[in-house]
Amino acid sequence: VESSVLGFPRIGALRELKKATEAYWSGKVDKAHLFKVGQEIREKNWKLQKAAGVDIIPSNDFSFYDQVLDLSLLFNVIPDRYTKYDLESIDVLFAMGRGLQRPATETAKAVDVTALEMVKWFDSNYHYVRPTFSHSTEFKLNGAKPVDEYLEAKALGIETRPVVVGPVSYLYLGKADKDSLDLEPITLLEKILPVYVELLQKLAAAGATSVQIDEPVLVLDLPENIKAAYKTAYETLAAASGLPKLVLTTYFGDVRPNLEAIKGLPVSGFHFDFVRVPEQLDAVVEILTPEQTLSVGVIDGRNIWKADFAKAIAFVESAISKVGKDRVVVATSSSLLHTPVDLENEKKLDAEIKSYFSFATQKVAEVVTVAKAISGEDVSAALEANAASIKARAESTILNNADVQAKVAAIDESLSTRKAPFPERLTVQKAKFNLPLFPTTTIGSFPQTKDIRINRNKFAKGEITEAEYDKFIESEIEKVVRFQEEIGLDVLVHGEPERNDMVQYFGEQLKGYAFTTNGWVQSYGSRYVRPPIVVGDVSRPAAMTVKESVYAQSITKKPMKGMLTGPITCLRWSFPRNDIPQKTQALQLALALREEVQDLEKAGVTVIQVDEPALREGLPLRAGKDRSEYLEWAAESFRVATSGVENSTQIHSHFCYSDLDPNHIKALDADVVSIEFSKKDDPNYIQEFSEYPNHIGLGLFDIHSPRIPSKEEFIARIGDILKVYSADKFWVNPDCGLKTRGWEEVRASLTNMVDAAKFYREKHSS
Ligand code: THG
Ligand code: ZN
Repeated sequence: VESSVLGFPRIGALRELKKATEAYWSGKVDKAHLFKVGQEIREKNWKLQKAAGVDIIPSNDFSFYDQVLDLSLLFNVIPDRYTKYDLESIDVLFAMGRGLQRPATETAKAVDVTALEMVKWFDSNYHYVRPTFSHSTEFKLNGAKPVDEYLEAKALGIETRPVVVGPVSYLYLGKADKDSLDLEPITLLEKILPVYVELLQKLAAAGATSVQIDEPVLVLDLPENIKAAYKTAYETLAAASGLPKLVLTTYFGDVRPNLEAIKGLPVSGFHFDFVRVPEQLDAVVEILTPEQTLSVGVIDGRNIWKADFAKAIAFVESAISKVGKDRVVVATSSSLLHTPVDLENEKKLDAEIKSYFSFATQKVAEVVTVAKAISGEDVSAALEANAASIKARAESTILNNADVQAKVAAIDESLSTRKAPFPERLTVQKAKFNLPLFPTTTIGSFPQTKDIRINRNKFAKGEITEAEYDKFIESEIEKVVRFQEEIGLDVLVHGEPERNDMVQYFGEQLKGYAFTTNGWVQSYGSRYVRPPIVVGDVSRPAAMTVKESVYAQSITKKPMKGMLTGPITCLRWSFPRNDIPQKTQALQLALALREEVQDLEKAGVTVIQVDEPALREGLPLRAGKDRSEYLEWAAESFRVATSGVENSTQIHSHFCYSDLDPNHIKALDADVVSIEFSKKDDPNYIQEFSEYPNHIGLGLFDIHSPRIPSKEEFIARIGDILKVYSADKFWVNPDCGLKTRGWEEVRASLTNMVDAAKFYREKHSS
């Protein structure tokens, strides 16, 4: 039986890709250097998998930014605004991914273009760049990245299986551009198929016998026209000559409701995620023709727990009993992109806890071991060691906390309800804070400068004392406070210089969590996170944010927002436990955060923002019982965290990266919410949110881009919104936190934003 990996992380074990791309963007290295680093990472990944004994090794899983964006570049799905500057291909890619603004030079004209929309990849914390189509989109091949990378591996003596997102998913994950809002992307299917044919023919001509064609949208609730598109798409591909075999690949969910759509498709086999949904085995086996292969995803691509070999082997055996040994492949459940690269780089983890984990490199070995066991090779030592480790974790009690378990069991309605409903709270809050019309604020973080990172590192390594570090942090906070006062913001933040990341920072302080030193996972582009790992019952040994917030409030008369990360986001952006329900983990986090909220209030910080950007991504991918239950416990967790305060304490929350449903947000009962908005062009979306009952700030500029909007742009944008919004509940703020931006950009953008708010304030007072 063959072993198969669907994709390997491309960031490099020591973040080589980040360093190279960011150096390229800042002009410190040239394109050749960037390409060389990319080539080295690919080579290393292929060789690692080859050496581990993987039979089916992926290629084209590498990307300098995002694999979906790569496909847009490859297929020429490039809005005109990116092509008019005669940029090189790689710069077009980056311009679409992150926007580009630069002054004219002697040799090149000025460039000013915003990024394409970036959205969550299913229910993961990875973001893809949304394909953006218009009536004038002309599909054709721009270069041949998948072919080049296939040949690159071949030259190293490594046969690979290229990965590409399939046509139906590619179109369905996209959207219409501003100038073509009436365009439904799936109607472009007939036009895009010839380009897929051309690409696949080129791959076959280069020697590829098989291609992994990803159709992950099959785990969503699909409209009929999308389901119907599968037959058209794959029959058209099959009718072309000289194509490699296609393995239609799905992951992250349940394909059963869409099986009719893929039944009988002329592909050589299918891959399904049986880590997520083992129950789908019987149903998917039913649709296979006698020739089609079944790739069985049993090694989890989304979490870091060591696989249970006995369970995985039993599962694969049951698949074999249904379809026969010669048609089964043992695989990772999804690409390993969502896991850190190598556990061996963790030198500080507790040895026992570390023995429970498996990162991408270890998972590669796991797939091979399971395949060998099935093939009858002697891997008994590995199986025995694994069984002992699984048993040890199941029996370990080091992370149990009876007190926390009892508190969760005792949660009732009184713990998740504010003292009074919003209108009553609003009256006292208005009197207390006396804010102007169109109050201005920011989301929380300010630029994480090199200086901040250096000092945080020094402190972590013991090179400076705690007193020295505290003093440094205070001076950073003071700088941020004075800046905000100077440009005239109304509700201030302390800027979060003490935090590496909004989840990791809390993970490091909560009991029941483990955290890594090198466990980076790509979030988007060159931005990576180190998700902390929930290993046991969670509790809060001491206050986590009070010191910094109290200091910040002490040096200004303006209201200072305390900043916390909500329970759902803490859970979603961590690796969760797989031995108890996520609801229980969320409620444990909620109780810990509730204590923090109350401590902040007691200390005089009475505007408190509890961010839940991951609320939407946690939504189960399909409508149904799971989804309604999730919405209930997610909202309950947020309210448990935030409702233990006085009516006069103003609770804010923030959401980004997703298409949101106002109803989901309503259930949180926050006094003020801020949502990402600047890339939403759809007027219906503005309309939908105008019905949100509490106060709301619609993000006015894209913080992922270095581009600076002018005051006039802000005025125009606010003007559009005020056409459907009532002015008295509208806050003025950016899309998200500013930590990834430089100070120059932040000063300019925020100044323009505040000036635009003042413009409307004057207009409304007269
Ligand atoms: N934290 C976590 N997940 C996230 C976000 C976050 N997911 C969505 C959203 N924000 C977008 N993602 C990021 C992720 C990382 C960074 C910014 C936005 C970032 N990372 C630093 C980097 O790559 O240089 C590293 C941070 C660190 O030192 O830990 O800036 O905010 N969990
Ligand atoms: Zn945000």
